[in-house]
Amino acid sequence: MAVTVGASRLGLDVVRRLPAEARPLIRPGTVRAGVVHLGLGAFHRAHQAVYTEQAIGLAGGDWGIVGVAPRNATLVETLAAQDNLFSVSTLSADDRRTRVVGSLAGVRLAAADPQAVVALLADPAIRVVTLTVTEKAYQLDPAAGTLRPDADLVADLTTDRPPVTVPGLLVRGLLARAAADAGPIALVSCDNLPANGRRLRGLVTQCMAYADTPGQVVDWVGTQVGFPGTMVDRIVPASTPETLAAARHALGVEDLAAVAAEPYTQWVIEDDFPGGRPAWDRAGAVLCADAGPWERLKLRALNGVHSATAYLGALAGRETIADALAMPHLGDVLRRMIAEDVAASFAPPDGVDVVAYGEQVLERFGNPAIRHRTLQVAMDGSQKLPQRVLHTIADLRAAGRSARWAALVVAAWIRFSQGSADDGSALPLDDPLAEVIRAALAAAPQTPAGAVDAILGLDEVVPPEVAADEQVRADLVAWLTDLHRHGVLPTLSNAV
Ligand code: CS2
Repeated sequence: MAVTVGASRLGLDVVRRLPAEARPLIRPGTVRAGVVHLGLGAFHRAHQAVYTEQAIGLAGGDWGIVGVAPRNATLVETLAAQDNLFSVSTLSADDRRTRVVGSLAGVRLAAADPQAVVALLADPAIRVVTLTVTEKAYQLDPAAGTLRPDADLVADLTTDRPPVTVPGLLVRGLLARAAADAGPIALVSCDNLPANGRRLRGLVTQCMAYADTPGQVVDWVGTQVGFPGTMVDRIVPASTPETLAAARHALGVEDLAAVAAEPYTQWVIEDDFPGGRPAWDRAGAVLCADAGPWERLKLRALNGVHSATAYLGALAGRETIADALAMPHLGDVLRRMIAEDVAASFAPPDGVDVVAYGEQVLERFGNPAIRHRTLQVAMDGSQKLPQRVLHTIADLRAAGRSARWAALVVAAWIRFSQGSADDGSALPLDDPLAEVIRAALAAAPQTPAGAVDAILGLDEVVPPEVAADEQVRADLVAWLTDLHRHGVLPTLSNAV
């Protein structure tokens, strides 16, 4: 074990000095790039980058990843200073393993050099583009699927200035690729959205129409570009100073791009890669024809339950998901939500028992070594709740069933959006629709029913059949009244 704590920095020159079990699986810096990844956050580093490294290690291939951060200059500088190396610590209650990952072949900052990203997308060596850019980057109406471009995307699609948005970069990159006839490629959404492959195809197609893209380019995209859907899963909180200190302890050198994650990891991918792909299946990913049932399972039974835990926990002053889950009766409430609402709302993948899957999810959320902040999961509720909870409600109600437990999640989100916790302390509303939500709540009567009607009236968030459902409205008003009158803990104990 190296002992030069704090003295040196992770990089190619120190790889030989790392503890044997912490060294990369492949020789870093020797694999040529075949993948571009957009969105260099903690999740990508602990998920796709790890699968890709294992795939290259087991099956070879020029599948190094060029990691593109849209805006995070510090991260790009940090990784560049470390020769694109970073470590992943896998944490459970009684075990901690740290290993350096060697699959990043380069890093780029899109905001500083968008043309370099466009050029990469047009490079014949690049045959796969993966994306983790969060829900809000897909500028589509969640219900209608029509384009809802912000001013930046409009400018990307209608002027010659270098693109600044992710869809703008993709469309400009595909134009350049078609012009260069650089060969087929797959664009792979790894974001937590239903039918994410179809959604990305819809986004690209509608952006091309908006930009008056020439017919031959549209035809080229139609035949040369794959949009496989995927379900990705691993709990990877934002890194903290403790994450970096633990990595330094394990590695004996500083790693300022270290991430920590749970042991569990899953990736289900539709096999639609016209230009080939890394042997991700050799690394444990499941390749299939339709990832849809897996996406629904994960969005409803994991992410929906995560959001429930986050809003209720934040209101009750709990800092992490594991702390929140330890609140009396929350586990019972979530179990009933999973068994009575989530499991009844959709057909799971063959052979999967939703209740057993939910038990495993609760066990994962309880991992005490993963300090996942409730406020992190609570972010961007307007972008997350449709696929995590509102679709569950819509499907249950269409089948004539109660959606009472799922309604509790929405009520907790409304209470969270009102901006204060049970003890009166302020809660931040970090959401692209924060202004719209605040204005709607401020204009409504200051009663639970007023707040519920204000939120049900947000047609960019709530599906029309849910907004018009009197039973759903009554459930929401009842939950929100309880949350206001008694707070989270009594509401939970009265509920079960
Ligand atoms: C979480 C997800 O932040 C959130 O909203 O629900 O990031 C979750 O941790 C991952 O989807 C797990 O795979």
